Amino acid sequence: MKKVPDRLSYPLLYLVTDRDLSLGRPLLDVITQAVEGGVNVVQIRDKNLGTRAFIEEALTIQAFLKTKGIPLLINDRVDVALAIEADGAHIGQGDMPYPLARKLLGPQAIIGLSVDTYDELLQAEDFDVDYLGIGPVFPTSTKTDHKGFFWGIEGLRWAREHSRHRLIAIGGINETNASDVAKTGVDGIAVVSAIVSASNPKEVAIRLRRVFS
Ligand code: TZP
Ligand code: MG
Repeated sequence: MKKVPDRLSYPLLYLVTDRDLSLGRPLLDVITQAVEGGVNVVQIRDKNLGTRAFIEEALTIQAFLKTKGIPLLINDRVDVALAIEADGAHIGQGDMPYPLARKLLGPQAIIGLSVDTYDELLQAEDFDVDYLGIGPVFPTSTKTDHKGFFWGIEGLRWAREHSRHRLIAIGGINETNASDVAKTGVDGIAVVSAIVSASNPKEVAIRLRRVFS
């Protein structure tokens, strides 16, 4: 089956935000440093903020990312992505189904889909998603509501062989394992805690970016 044309610049060093893990720093500070270090796409993920506060935060981050030419994606909230004209959305298996998200956001939007199992990865062959988020690769305390399955390095290799899509690995990725992950042939790595909880997010981003060079 054919590939979906790229709307992102691969390989991706993909930052997913988490206010609670950001050591009390404003998200914008962490994002600014991460982008200086080589992060080239940002997803705002917040399961707790109310809609208005979420939108305010997203607009602030969007204004900054626009000056850098870095795409902004919104986790789960297709309505928010649409309302603020974000570059796209990232949806999981329990969120709005991909065809409906595409219908709402339009043909130009970037849409990423999480796949948590082999079956979900194979089912995603039917969808013209921009990329698949493959996770969790390793156990992580950032996301505990998973199905008890971890892809691991072997699983990523399997995913690369069985999917036509761009693949972004996520879950427990840090400076010690990122290079093994990159060697599986994935198109990017997505991290939360490795960057947002780092005392120096820029330095960590620089080192993570190097695994693709
Ligand atoms: N989806 C699968 S694992 C995960 C998400 C959002 C959390 C990744 O966080 P971390 O801190 O990079 O392990
Ligand atoms: Mg979700």
